[in-house]
Amino acid sequence: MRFLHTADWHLGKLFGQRYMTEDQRYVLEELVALAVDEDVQAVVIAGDVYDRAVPPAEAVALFDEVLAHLVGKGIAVLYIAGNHDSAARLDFGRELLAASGVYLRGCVRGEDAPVVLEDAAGPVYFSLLPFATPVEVRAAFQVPREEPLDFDAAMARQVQAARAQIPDGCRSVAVAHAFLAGGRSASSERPLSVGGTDQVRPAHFLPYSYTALGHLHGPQRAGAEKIRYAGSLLKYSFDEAAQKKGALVVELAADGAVETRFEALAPRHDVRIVRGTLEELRQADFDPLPHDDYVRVDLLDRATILNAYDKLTAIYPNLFALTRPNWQAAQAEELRLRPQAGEVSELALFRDFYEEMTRETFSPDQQKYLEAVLEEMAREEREEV
Ligand SMILES: [Mn+2]
Repeated sequence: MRFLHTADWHLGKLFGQRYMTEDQRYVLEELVALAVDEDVQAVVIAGDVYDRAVPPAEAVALFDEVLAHLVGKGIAVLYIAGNHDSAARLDFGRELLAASGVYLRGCVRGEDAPVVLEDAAGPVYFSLLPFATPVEVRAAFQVPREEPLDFDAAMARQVQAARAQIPDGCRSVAVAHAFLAGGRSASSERPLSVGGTDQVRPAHFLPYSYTALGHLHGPQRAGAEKIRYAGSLLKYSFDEAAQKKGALVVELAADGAVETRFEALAPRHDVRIVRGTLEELRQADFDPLPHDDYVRVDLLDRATILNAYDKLTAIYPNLFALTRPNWQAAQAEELRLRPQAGEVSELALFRDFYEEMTRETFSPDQQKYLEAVLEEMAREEREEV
């Protein structure tokens, strides 16, 4: 059986004050095309379908559209709630949609039957394990109050109940949204728990032929080759700039052996970091990549550049973030070196402003004159008090 493993779509996501819906539509069209080209039997979405509990209407419409496309091609869709989704809202149509080959699990339930898909070699049992906090798992499985339950123990419960419904020796796939111990995280993932440990041991999933995970936004294996994160649909933070995004084509053999292949999907706009001085960035041949990408500029100038944001937006219309590592370092150095930081800073500010506006160097004579003016002003201020 061949299926597509994808996760963390975050439909309705805001990034750089912009809704990513059109970018998501663009890349999801590619994903549907990939599913058709690869002739997959199913598409598995391992949680965080939406970015928030109450997603924008456009995001819901987009998901509806994608489901219709896949079902129209005869492809089954399996999805679970992630920590960003509202489990109860995602459950909409749970029973009705199954008749169309769309299988979903929003809320965790104690008695959840596996989804069984068949190929020429027989059945494959899919355990859909929606994201659930230990409190929710305790309620669903009636775990006694005196029994401690952290994320790891809660996942053990979910897996144990799911395994009990899979006949011995059958091929099986787990779909879960969790932080597996040893995984590498990114800043666009919301922590699953505040304070306590949210990590889960990969060993729980070893009985499965394959485990399709969501939550971590970088594609990676988790403890074993057959336990994997597909990564997010798009780059949703600048610390993901170097990652490749896409989906995993999973090939499940008749004997349960599994092979995976990562297929990259090309976004409408890349998310990337550009480093250089303003002068360098203004040169036409400095950056050959599309300038309408979603960009963070690390501006390397040491001197103050006024209206840097506006100047850079003229070069990069989708400037999402700006850092000035050297400027901050220079400012910090100046403050550290000069004992009378307040006055000197005014002087430096004026000098930078002058040089920026006139494109001329501030002469020693001018500096002396300005010092005198500033001193005079300071004296007047003291006398006023
Ligand atoms: Mn996520």
